Amino acid sequence: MPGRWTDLDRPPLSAAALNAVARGGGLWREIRVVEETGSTNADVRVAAEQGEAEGLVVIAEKQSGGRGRLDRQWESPARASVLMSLLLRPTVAAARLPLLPLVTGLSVVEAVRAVAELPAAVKWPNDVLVDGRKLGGILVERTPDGAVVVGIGVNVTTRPDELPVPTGTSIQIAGGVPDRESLLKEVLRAVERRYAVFAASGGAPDSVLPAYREVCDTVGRVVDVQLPDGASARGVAMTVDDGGMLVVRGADGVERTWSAGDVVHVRAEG
Ligand code: BT5
Repeated sequence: MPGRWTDLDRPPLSAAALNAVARGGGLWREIRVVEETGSTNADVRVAAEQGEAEGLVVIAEKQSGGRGRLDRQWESPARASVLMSLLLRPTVAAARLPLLPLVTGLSVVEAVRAVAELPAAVKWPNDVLVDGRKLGGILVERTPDGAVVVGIGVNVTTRPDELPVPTGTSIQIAGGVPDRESLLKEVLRAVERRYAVFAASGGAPDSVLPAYREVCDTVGRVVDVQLPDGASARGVAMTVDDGGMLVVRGADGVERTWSAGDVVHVRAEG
């Protein structure tokens, strides 16, 4: 039987140490660490539907059915990454909720920069990139009663042969500081800080967008926006507007705004 310490490069998380973040009386009330689950987003959604209050955090050492957007998968070996979901119950107007994925992306980038000491950036809306490769992904889902489940995956000690796609990277591969527990705590603190400012302002664009634009690597690039139906549109990313949408100017000079879609960075403009 493999023991708790089978891979010394991948120590298990300590729920006790992580719960230090929840003891300050702030946003995070309870941090649950589970050895294995299907998807932490699914677990937090179930809790939300059962009436769980804001501030639950579920962290998994391994997921057997980790989810990305549009029914895609998120894959990671056990104990190699940050895999967690947060339960929020924002009271801001529904029109402001599309800014929450941006609040999260900004927070994760700030935490990766601080703890892993890597020059992380966001690809709109909220992929976390290092050296143009995907270090982390975020999946924000709403429940029918208005709760929001924020799922965050960040590759920490994942090796090249363990990445499901050649366009991915991990903190270890990129030469950063691969400390999963410190990163988890800092992501939680960063989301708490950023979400507090966002919520207190009633979800005002100015509470997140100036800082988001600073860390967003998409603006100024030639991009392909790919839609779920297979269509795609190429143009120059002009800005992220106050609604959190990406404004792209096509070859015809017309500017179009996108609220969703996969963006491929083609090259820097100019
Ligand atoms: C995302 O989706 O990037 C959101 C991923 C969110 C994962 C977290 S983990 C904790 C929580 N619980 C869950 O069940 N989910 C959340 P998307 O933009 O659709 O990207 C998915 C695509 O990224 C896949 O189709 C692969 O191409 C690629 N991919 C999968 N695993 C990856 C990994 N570990 N690193 C880099 N790329 C990956």
